[in-house]
Amino acid sequence: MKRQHEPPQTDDPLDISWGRLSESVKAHGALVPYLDATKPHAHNMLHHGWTVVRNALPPEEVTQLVSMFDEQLRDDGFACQFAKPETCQMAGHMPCHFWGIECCLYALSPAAMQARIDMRAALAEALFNVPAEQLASSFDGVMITHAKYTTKPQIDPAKPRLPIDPKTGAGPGHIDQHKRRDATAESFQAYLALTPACKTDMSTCLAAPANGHTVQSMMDALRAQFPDFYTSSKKFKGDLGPGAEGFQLPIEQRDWLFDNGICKLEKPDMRPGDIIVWSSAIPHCGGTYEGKGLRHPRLGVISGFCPKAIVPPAARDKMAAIVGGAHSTGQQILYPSRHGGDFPSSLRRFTPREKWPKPYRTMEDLRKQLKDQGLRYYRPAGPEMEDALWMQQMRDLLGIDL
Ligand SMILES: O=C(O)CCC(=O)C(=O)O
Ligand SMILES: [Fe+2]
Repeated sequence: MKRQHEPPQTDDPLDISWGRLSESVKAHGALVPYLDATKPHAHNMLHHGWTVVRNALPPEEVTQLVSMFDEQLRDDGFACQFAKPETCQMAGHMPCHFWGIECCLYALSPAAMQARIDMRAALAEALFNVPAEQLASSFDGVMITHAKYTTKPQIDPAKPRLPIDPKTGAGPGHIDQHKRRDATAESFQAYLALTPACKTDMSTCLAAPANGHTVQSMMDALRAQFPDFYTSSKKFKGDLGPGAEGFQLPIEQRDWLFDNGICKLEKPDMRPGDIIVWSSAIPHCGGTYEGKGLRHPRLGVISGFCPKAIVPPAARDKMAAIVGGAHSTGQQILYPSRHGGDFPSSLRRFTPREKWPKPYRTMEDLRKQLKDQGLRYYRPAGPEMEDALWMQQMRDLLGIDL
């Protein structure tokens, strides 16, 4: 039997509502001591679990990053050029992706590395009480999607909820943190928009706390309502990624949160240069509203950040081994794992290797070579090779030396 969600009983006349009570429940977790609570964005993360940093990057830097991604797309033989959105209209113009996240060819690209360095500087200033150089990063995917792409199901404007397939329950709404972990300030992820991603476009959707709830009280209430789910150590079919540092949110849990007004759907309009940051504990995904209107193709970079001081050496080394093998990672820095989508599974399953677009064969060969020769992607392979800026940036973001 599930317990009903009831406001806590109290004799104190000031404690008039569950909402009022819960406003005082701040996020807990390893990041808290590193948040500067005098900064409004840090305050938002502690209370609501999300925030949007507007104009985090200047327009010239956004233009520069778009042209770096366009250069790689061109070199890889894809027709899409984000500087000309009309060239990014169909799947055939783009690399493969998973829920709109490209995790194979671009997550470790020079453009993605430059974007992470820029994001880190902006978030050090907006959120943290440590300088940028003292923050480590995750190496997750890049959103590269054509204008017609949308995750399914789409959002019903009359009843806006985090999208979850009612038939299979198989996402896209999910949480990027192990279901065992109850902290809401242990892992933050951020999306830097390089193209407009507004209401009608593919953009980040959050099941965010509402009606006086904080991110911690919302997630505590959910865990208390579904204790078996959150305490069981059994493998769950919706677990995401090799380390299960994430799971697809069961639809009954989503409906319980929305039916009780504990959360509401947030899908903030993102302009190029804006960064949205959210706690990995919050249910979220990329999505669109129902409708036939034109959408903008989407380019943006996703990354988590965390002070190097709290990354255990074993976690840092595991992260370096994954990235060193030219693989992308999940969101988590403290509990690193390879990204579940670091090679497009549909390509491997349904297309013979000789018919793969060339960059996928090159990537597979590169990964094999790094492994066989004990080399690391973030270091020059020999004295004749230059120590490229993106390699230095990668080492810096990992917190390791040459
Ligand atoms: O597409 C989005 O905005 C969400 C992406 C996402 O869920 C993630 O990278 O963890
Ligand atoms: Fe996610």
